[in-house]
Amino acid sequence: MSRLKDKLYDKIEQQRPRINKLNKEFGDVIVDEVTVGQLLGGVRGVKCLITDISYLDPFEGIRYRGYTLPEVIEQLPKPKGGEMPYVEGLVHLLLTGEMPGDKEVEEVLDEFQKRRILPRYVYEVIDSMPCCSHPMTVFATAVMTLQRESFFAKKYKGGISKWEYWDATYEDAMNLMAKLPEIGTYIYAKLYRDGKRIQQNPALDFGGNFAHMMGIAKPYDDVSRLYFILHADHESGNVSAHTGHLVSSSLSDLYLSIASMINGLAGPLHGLANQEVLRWLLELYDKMEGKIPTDDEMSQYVWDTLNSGQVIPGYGHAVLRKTDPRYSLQREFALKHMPDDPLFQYVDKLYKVVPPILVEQGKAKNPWPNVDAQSGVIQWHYGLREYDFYTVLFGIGRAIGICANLIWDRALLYPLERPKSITTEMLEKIAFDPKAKRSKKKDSGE
Ligand code: CMX
Repeated sequence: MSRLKDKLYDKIEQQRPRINKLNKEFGDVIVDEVTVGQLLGGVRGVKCLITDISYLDPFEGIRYRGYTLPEVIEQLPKPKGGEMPYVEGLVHLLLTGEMPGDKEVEEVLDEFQKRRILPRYVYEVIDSMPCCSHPMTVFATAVMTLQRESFFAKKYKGGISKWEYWDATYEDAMNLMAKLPEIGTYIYAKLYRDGKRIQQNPALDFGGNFAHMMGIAKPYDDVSRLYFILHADHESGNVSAHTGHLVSSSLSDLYLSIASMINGLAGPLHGLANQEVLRWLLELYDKMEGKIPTDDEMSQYVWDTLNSGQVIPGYGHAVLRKTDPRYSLQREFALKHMPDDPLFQYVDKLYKVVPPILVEQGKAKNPWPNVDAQSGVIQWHYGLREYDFYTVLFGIGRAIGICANLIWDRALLYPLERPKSITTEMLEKIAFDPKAKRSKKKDSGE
């Protein structure tokens, strides 16, 4: 067994009695209430999922294993001369909850190098997709295709004890994560470079190898590391994380679950918002013939979008109630490396213009920018202009967090997820009951 797996084994053994005790002795303790508004409103804020990999505070933003994102960026080991940390270190942190040192990072690097080769049939399936397929469709298909490699599915077929589920899921997760840079860059090569791909450099780390295969010079390796780390996890209730968890709860293997989570991420209200931001910005850029708009011109554009019944992409959030720290970290990077980029200046101006307009409009509970408002312009700056591809970058990062979650889901034997539905008539009966209790809950993003 590898040292990482050994460590994980110990952590799992420590965690299992905690869950067991909660379940056995405190199973009837009330955690939350559900209002009619929440039932009809996408179950916002109802506490009904559990994960220790990350926690999203509405005002502070995400913490990975208790660490804020600035702490994660500062404390994870970095490659020599690199500004951003190893993605491999993040894998260790998310899986074990412990900040890794160089040795631990080295071990994940070794594991990924052993597992990085993509079977030929995956290239062939990608090659056979129609040219106009969206990159996220190709991404989900590639991961689905790999399902025949599932160690979990083979073990299950042969008869496996439930205590070993996590071990087989770990093998699937490490195998898939190691292949993500190759899958992503081959999709890019196929869709936008006539299939001309750059071979992997096994001496490079996850982010470095990705940048190398994209054929983009430094500091794009740091951009890649930053992206994959920032997008990795956002607790369990968002569509991609929740979908992965839900599908995996039926013991569909990790490949099936991750392909599902990719499909969830591909919606414009979720991960696809990063491509929507670029599309929307470029429309304005073309209108302005490349000039930086005045505040008034920018405001008009925002109002026109709202008045036509569309959302402002990259703004608002279902949980956050302040500027997303993932936005702020990318902004810092852009200010340092590309302050004069015209599209970045558009993004920066939007930061001033959009929030007061959303407040004035009075609908969005959170008028502040999310991760997607900033991510595309950085890619654009470094020459990745095919913005349909941006959500694949989000998906590669997100897959890492979901892999960690699914290993833990299986380790703690979380059961098949099966909430209860009721009919509208039943809901009316509850709501119209003169003795019905009303909630004092106020929106706190939770
Ligand atoms: N522009 C215009 N209207 C917005 C808005 C925005 N950016 N954000 C929210 N609103 C509107 C909602 O559409 C909703 O309107 P209706 O009452 O007419 O349906 C109202 O404000 C209340 O919504 P909310 O409770 O504040 O937000 P939700 O939890 O329902 O939705 C989100 C959250 C992200 C879907 C929404 O803010 C949005 O559509 N933003 C733009 C798309 C986007 O950037 N998505 C990426 C989110 C991050 C990610 O997952 O990657």
